[in-house]
Amino acid sequence: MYTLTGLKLKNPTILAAGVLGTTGASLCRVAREGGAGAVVTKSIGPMPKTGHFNPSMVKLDCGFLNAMGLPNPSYPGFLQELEIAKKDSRVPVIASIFGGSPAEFKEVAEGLLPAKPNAFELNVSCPHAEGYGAAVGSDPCLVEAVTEAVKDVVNVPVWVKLTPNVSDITCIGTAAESGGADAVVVINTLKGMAIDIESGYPVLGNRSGGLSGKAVKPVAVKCVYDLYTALEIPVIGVGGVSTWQDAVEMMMAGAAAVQVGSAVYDRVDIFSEISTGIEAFLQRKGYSDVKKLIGLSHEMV
Ligand code: RRO
Repeated sequence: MYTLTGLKLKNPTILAAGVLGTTGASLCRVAREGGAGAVVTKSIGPMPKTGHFNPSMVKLDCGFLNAMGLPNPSYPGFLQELEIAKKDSRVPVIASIFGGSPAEFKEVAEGLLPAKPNAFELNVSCPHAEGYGAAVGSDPCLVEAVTEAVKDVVNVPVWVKLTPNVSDITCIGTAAESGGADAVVVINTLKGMAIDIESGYPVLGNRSGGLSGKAVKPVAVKCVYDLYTALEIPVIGVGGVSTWQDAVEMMMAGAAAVQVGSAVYDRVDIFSEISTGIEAFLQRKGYSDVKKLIGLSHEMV
């Protein structure tokens, strides 16, 4: 067993927000067939949203580009799915939420409390959500206020998911910590675009979107590394993790746990594969505990 912000996890791998997190059944599948130590839902907001026009996700050579556009049924419409995940997943279930203001974040958190999520992840980092996401998450004062507003009304851990699309992510992480965050999660997708050269059209319906997958891993590792130094609270690493080696690298940069997103589209049991790989690595290196890996690279001077 592994403890993260007070939650007990069977291993340090977590399903990232947005991937297979839209129904209770899919969250249960990732936990039970996939072996995830915890699962995070698709981001849920104050009003139902249909999302951006198709195509909303495209596969590139270096990863995925998406502009889903925060599609979600709003918090009243998601309560039942969250209840199913809570009842049958057998792992901690983290509710990812978004809003355009501290009051909206508070409303959504309170609205989901009846389903008793084990923690909240505040999404202040979607790169293509007008008025939401990175519009909130690039302003340190707003990040602090949003975190405080949710902390005021819930008594479970609050994680804050940060955007890499800012000049100084440690300043935003510090704001989340000041607001009472129990952990930060880095990174959300990197702003990007792809153009079809035959037609000249951008390939996404929304024209631009967020890049995930292998290409973003070095960006995520650097953000985790910097935040590990800057903050007291745990840093959860996400971005391009698809093997146990990637997970170990992220932990050596300072991640207390890793989230897996895009790689889940290849195989749902990637969580078991990664946690088995980490265990074998610990044995081979003679480390007694996975915690020995966290921030190890900082000691190498
Ligand atoms: O729904 C999305 O388009 C989306 C979200 Br909420 C997010 O946080 N990050 C992303 O790349 N896409």
